[in-house]
Amino acid sequence: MKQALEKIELAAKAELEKISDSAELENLRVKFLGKKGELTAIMKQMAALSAEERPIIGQIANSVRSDIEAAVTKKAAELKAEASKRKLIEERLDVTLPGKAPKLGKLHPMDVVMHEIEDIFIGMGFDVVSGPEVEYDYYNFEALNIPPDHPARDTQDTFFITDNILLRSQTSSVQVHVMEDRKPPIRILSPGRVYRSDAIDATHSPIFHQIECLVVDKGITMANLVDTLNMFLKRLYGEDAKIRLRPHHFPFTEPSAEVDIVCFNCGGKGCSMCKGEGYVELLGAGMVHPKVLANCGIDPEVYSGFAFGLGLERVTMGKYGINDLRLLYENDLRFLEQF
Ligand code: 2U9
Repeated sequence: MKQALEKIELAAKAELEKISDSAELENLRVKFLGKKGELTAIMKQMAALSAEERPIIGQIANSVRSDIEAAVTKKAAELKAEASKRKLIEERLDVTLPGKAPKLGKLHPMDVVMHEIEDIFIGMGFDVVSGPEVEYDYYNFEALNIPPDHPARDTQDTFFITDNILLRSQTSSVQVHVMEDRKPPIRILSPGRVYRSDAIDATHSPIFHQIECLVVDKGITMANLVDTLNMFLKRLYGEDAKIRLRPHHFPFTEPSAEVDIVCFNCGGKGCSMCKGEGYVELLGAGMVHPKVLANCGIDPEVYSGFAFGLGLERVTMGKYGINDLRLLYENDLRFLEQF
């Protein structure tokens, strides 16, 4: 029996040598030390031994058990150390590798130009104001002296929501709200989205952006309008910017003018871009119609004002030489990343 025990110990140690993972180790533990294991099988035979032999063999059996147990424990520790070493190698991180730089967004060219224009006017003491894009007919048309039969009031041109409510077709509605709420002096800039029932092409879109300017105070004249336009456009386009005013008609201003700027392309000589004119149309302007002032509760006998409006798309296109309005809305990064 002693030999059998020694054989078990030798066999267990020999098998232990070959073990390479914890599952195999557990199988070995069960095989040699488990309830149905080889050692237990020998122990069960001890009842047949004489009273003298039993303690001797018992001692050997216990020593074999604790030797195997110690060897199994040692092996388990070795396997654990090996596994963690392997894991460290496999999961090694090279912290010196260059990182992946996140893609940074940037401002849309129209935002760049809008902020530039806002900064110029803020520098001249103007407030930047915004208002609702869904408006009453009154604020978009009636208060602005636009007669009921004016083509702009046609459902072909303006998006009506009800007979009385519409998507604003100009930001002038914001100025009406401001004039109702504030007393002169008023110096405001109202940038924002406007809506017109136009088909999309290289120069039209049903949604576009306007920036309107309004000044109301005592003694405001056409000279203030021209001076403000010159200051604004020289800051935006550089000192060479030169404008001319052509008489025009708008229902909300009297007198009214269309303002042209010397062609960006040919500098005034005449080219295909300005159709030989030397000038390109830039914005509309005029002295606020006395009826509009009165509609907003401002006495036209005491106060006067000027206003002008420009299309942000047109200004952005002129500034960057963009020839198709649709490029501004398509969100093509190859286009947008150039600005
Ligand atoms: C009030 C009174 C008058 C704003 C004005 C224009 C002329 C004009 C166009 C430019 C290109 C619109 O975007 S566009 O299509 N605007 O020609 N706008 S005077 O006049 C006002 C505004 C508010 C109370």
